[in-house]
Amino acid sequence: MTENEHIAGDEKEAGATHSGFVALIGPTNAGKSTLVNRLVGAKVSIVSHKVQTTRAIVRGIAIHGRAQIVFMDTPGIFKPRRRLDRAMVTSAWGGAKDADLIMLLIDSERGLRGDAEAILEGLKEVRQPKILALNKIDQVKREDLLKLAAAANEVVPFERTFMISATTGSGCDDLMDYLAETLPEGPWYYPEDQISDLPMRQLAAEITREKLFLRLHQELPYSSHVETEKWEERKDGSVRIEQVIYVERESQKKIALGKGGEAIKAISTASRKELSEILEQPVHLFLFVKVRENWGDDPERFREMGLEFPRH
Ligand SMILES: Nc1nc2c(ncn2[C@@H]2O[C@H](COP(=O)(O)OP(=O)(O)OP(=O)(O)O)[C@@H](O)[C@H]2O)c(=O)[nH]1
Ligand SMILES: [Mg+2]
Repeated sequence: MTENEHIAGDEKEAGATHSGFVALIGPTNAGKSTLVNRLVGAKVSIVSHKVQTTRAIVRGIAIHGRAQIVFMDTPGIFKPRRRLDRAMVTSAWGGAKDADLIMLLIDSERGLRGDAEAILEGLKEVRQPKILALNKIDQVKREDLLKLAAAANEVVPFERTFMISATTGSGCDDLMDYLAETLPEGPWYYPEDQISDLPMRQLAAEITREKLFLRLHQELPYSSHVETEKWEERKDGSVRIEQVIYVERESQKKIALGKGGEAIKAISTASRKELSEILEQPVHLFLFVKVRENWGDDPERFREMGLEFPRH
C-alpha cells in the first residue's frame, strides 16, 4: 500500500474522501494564477500584470476538509498569432478536457469584452460540469456583477456562479466548500504535503521569468524564455543555481542586460530573494542571457515548457 492510499484509507474510516481535477480557464489576465496560489496557500504559479504570463498547465494542489482539490492553472485563452501562442491555447483547452469540473474565471471589470465571449462559445462544446467565477469584485459595483452573471449564464448554463476576489480572498471559502462537496468520492491523487507538480528547477525558472515580466516591457517578455541549467546543493546549506534567459535577437539581449547590467541585476536580485524564501536556504543565482534565434520554433523548447509542438 502506498502512503497515499494509506492516508485515504484512514480518512475513509472517518468519512469519505473526495478528490478531483478542476481546470481554471479564462481570458488572459483574468487572475487564474493569482487564484490558484490563493486557494493552494502558496506560490505555485507566477503572476504578472501583463497578458500571457502562464505558458503551460501548472497543477496546484489544495486540501479542504476531506477533499483534495487539484487545480489546473492554464494559459489564458486568446487569439493566437505565433506558434507559442497556439501551443498555449491548445494546452488550455486540453486541460479543460482532462478535468472533472471546469471553472471559467472572468475579470469582472472587463466583463465579456474581448476573448471571454469566444471562450463561452467554446465551452458549449465541453461536456464537463462548469461553474463561473467572477473575479476582481473588489473593483466593480454589485449591480454590474449581477448583470454580468446573467449575461454569461445566458450563453452557458453554469451549475453555480461565484463572485470572488483572488487578491482579497473574498468569496473563496464558499467556492472551496462547493468544490470539496462536489468533486467525486475517491482517494487522493497526491501525497498530502504536495502542493504542486512542477519540479523545483522549473519553478525556479518560472520565478525568474516572472521578474522578467515585471521588469521588462513591450515584446521582450514574449520573446524570452528561461531555463535552469545547473542546480548544486552546497555543503554550507546554500544552493547555487544557474539559469539562462533566451532571447531572439542581439538587440533584445542588450535590453535584457540593461545599461551597465542594471536590468539583469535587478531581475536576479528579485528572483534570488524569492527563491531563498521558497527554498528556505541561501541562494546564489547566476543569470546568463543568450541569443537563440527562433527558439519560438524549436520543438525542444516546447518540450521543456511542457507544451506540445504545433506543426504550423
Ligand atoms: N484588483 C484585483 N486584481 C487582481 C485580482 N486577481 C488578480 N488580479 C491581478 O490581475 C493580474 C493578472 O493576474 P494573473 O493571476 O497573472 O492572471 P492570469 O489569468 O493567470 O493571466 P495569464 O497567465 O496571463 O493568462 C495581476 O496583476 C493580478 O494581481 C483581484 O481579485 N482583484
Ligand atoms: Mg496565469
